[in-house]
Amino acid sequence: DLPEEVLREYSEKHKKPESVNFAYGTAGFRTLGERLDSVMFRMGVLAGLRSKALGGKTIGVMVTASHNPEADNGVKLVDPMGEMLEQSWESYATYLANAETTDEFITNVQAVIYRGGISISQPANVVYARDTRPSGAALVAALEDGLKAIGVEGGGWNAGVTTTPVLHYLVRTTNTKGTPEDYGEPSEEGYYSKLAAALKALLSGKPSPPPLIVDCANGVGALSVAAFSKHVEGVFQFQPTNTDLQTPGLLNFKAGADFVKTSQSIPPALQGKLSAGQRAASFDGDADRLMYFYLDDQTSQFRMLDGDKIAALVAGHLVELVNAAGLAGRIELGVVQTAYANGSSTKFLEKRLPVKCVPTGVKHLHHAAEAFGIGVYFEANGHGTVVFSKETLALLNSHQPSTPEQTKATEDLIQLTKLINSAVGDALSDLLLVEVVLASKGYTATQWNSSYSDLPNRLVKVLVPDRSLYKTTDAERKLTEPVGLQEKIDALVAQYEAGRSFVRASGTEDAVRVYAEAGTREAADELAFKVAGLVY
Ligand code: 16G
Ligand code: ZN
Repeated sequence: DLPEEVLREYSEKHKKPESVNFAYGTAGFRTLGERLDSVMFRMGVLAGLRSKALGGKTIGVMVTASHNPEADNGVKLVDPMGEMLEQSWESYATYLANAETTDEFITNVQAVIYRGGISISQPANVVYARDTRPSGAALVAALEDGLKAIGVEGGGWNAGVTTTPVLHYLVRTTNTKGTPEDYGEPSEEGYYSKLAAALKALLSGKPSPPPLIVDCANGVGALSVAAFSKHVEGVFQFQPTNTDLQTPGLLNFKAGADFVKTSQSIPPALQGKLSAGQRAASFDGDADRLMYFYLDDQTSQFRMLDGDKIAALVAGHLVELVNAAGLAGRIELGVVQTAYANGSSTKFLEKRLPVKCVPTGVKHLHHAAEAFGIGVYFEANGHGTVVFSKETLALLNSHQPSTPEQTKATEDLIQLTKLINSAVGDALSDLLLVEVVLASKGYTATQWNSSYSDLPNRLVKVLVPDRSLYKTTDAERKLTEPVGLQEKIDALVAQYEAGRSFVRASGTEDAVRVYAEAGTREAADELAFKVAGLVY
């Protein structure tokens, strides 16, 4: 039976703030850390219920607000294979979070148990972690109350302060240990050893990559880079910067992947540290997003290599490896992007392999990528990874190469399946992937960047009274509502050479986003502001 009295007692310690409406969106719950106490407690309860619903499989809970300001925090649940929480449960999350009183909360918990067909006597297992935010420790304590209240085994497993991708890895490895889908040792060190072994195999016989400056956004990536470095001494060298986890206010402040992508400029802490042509990378606040950049050898101008450029590099290389392995036609490769992908990247990729466009948010990309034998997905903002189907993994392991070249390519593909974190995009694993591909091709950042030239583009945020009025179709590329607006956008776009623009409601902020690209910088800016004018 539901431990109602215990739940009630704990719930009274974690009262919902009045007149706040919580919504479990693409990134879970996310708002000011100080508002989230009741949400954390209730997500502890929900994580326990989710585990019970799945017969005791381990569920993950990550406490982070990623690239958002230091005062924000958030929470998301991770399903057993390390994937995002199933859609129907997102609404349970919102439903529990918004119960105004303890009575209503208990009623809602009962409704979830009923609707989810949950047997409360099942065991529950949960692993949880947080990033470096100052509000994190108290929020984790609230979460722990929720786990205890619903009877999670041992009160759950505290994985401490770590990155979002590590937490996803822990969930997946715990659930697959000793099965045919075994994914490695369920520990942070186990993860780093796995990556390090694959990296060493892939770099052997190749010139070592140059030491790499990594901007850790003054966040948890700094810990992860430091811990991983110990596994790859003499093979790969990091030069971590923005690693200050002590000074208040520095997390994501003029640092990190989101700063680089939105400001299209070098983080101030790296100014003067990069020589011409030398590449560097930025992580975001929970280390699941990656941006590369360098200064042009000729002009010293800042050049950004975003998620689209990473997808182009990686997908191109995988196509070559599959061909070289003698597996052309036996593995279907594909790329998944969103409407924010630069038009030039889509053109470049479409010449080489199938490209699919889906709505914003990792879960949509991940899901679509799973339809391919090898699915490469990246958002322009640097979220992404590569997934391999079961059939592809089996084929790689059973393939009988007939030449030394085929043997080498097959071995490289197998090692890549280990270097890549297919459970979720990881800035660290993605960085190693990029470095391996560059080393294989003998490419510099400049050569990588020359694959195609980005069309100039502009992203504008428009504050509107009600973003829910903006409804889209065609993977967010067209508005169906407000009625008539799309026709006006189309008429504007038609006036610009290589023009493209779309409008969608943000899933994380109370705003509507306008994206525009065109043949010149001026034209892209003008188109964006004219479309924004239509929305406003
Ligand atoms: C969330 C998504 C991210 C997406 C962003 C878009 C996950 C884990 N994160 O952060 O992929 O790019 O939302 O934000 O899915 P927006 O809806 O405000 O434009
Ligand atoms: Zn992130």
